[in-house]
Amino acid sequence: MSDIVLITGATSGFGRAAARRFAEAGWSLILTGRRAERLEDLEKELSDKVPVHTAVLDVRDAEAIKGVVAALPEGFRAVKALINNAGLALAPEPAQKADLDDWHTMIDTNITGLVNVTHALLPTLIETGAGASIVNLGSVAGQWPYPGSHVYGASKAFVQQFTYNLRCDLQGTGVRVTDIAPGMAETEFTLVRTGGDQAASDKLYGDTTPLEAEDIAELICYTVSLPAHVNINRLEVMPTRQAWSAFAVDRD
Ligand code: NDP
Ligand code: 8X3
Repeated sequence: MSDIVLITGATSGFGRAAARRFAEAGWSLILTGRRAERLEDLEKELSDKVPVHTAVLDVRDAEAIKGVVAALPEGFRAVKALINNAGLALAPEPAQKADLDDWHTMIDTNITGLVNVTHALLPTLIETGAGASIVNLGSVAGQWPYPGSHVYGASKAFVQQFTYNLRCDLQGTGVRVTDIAPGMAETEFTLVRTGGDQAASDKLYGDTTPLEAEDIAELICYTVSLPAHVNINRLEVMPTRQAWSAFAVDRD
């Protein structure tokens, strides 16, 4: 029987690329996200290669997650890898101009959503034991501050610390936990962040070489395919053409 991976946010970006990469590697796929049509398209694309089960899921809804886990069909229950990828940034403006609803949406999705899914899958992953994995999508924004990152970066700092704390509690169960923290990667991320501003997205990713969704998918698949005794704690990855900047100084 093939290994089983559950991916949140499989309808776009890293999640969709990871679905394709895991299919290449022969894993059975549980694909979730809010956009049903995209899940159907992905199922059509990949179900010739590997078994695929899709479920429309908003990670903010803890009850819905329990329902999805309880209703997993035979052959999809023994999940070996959970990819906590669903997430978003909103409100690129400074904190003092940001909408409170946008802050709540980021917290509800990137923190509460990730915690919801993890809690629902922990018993299964522990049952799977040695070789099981949780991969959390953090961000360089969880470690490095920058203007306009406010709640987004703080939510990713939570992801990093939650990853490390889970490692402590899961020691002895065989379940591995990893925070993958990408830098600038071209996906729908900036479109979402800017409320659909294609020009802003094109400008950010233009005239340079950002990471591609497939780069991160490769790292996710690599991380969970390592021998069972190897745990990557945190993997921070940037495009070669991205680095840190100088401190900002307010001058007269
Ligand atoms: P995309 O916008 O391309 O994909 C985001 C995915 O998250 C979509 O599939 C979306 O699916 C899903 N999602 C968003 N909100 C919810 C929700 N409430 N419930 C379920 N699914 C949800 O962005 P990326 O692929 O770039 O982002 C994936 C992860 O990587 C995020 O956690 C992001 O913060 C992180 N990241 C991104 C970086 C980048 O530069 N692109 C860098 C570092 C980290 P749907 O709308 O169908 O629900
Ligand atoms: C997304 C990468 O640099 O926009 O997490 O924060 S960045």
